Amino acid sequence: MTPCIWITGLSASGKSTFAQALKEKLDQQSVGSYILDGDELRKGLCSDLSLTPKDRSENIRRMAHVAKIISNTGTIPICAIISPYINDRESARQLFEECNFFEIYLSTKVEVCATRDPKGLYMKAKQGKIKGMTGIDAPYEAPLNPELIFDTAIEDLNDMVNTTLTFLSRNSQH
Ligand code: GGZ
Repeated sequence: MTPCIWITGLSASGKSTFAQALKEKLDQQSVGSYILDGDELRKGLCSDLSLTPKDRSENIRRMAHVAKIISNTGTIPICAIISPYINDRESARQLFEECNFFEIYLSTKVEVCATRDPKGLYMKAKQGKIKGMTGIDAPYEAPLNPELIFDTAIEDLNDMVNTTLTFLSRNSQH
């Protein structure tokens, strides 16, 4: 079975950048992969969903099922999604066989994410213009037992990619 790479972390923690770098390296190795980005899915398949806890759960459920379909074709799904709740990530894991779900936690601190703030969301949350911003006034439940953890404020992107691919080749049933 083809593994699923699930990247979780706050907004602006570096999920999309990391997903892209992983895909580029897999491309170089002629290994098929496909990026599923939470923000992108919300423009189409999940455009009916808000950011309430219930809708976030549904958003994650849909991504996990699409990831499963992709993995059944032999392509590695690379999921980049905040996925703030432990239970939702565990449900996603259950769709994949043991040792074939790789949860990668980008532990970049909220202060760092808020400094990056590419979409100005943290500023808006601080000013009270938006409510329910993950890490500010909405919860982010950090993984208790992720396969890998990286703090993108400290770690080099290339090192992160190499560590991940080494871990994958040693541990997946692919
Ligand atoms: C978190 C928000 C919010 C609030 C808008 N909280 O980092 P982004 O900008 O580009 O992607 C985020 C996206 C929602 O991400 P996910 O679908 O991955 O979230 S979840 O797993 O919780 O369903 C972020 C932006 O929308 N955004 N408002 N309040 N992120």
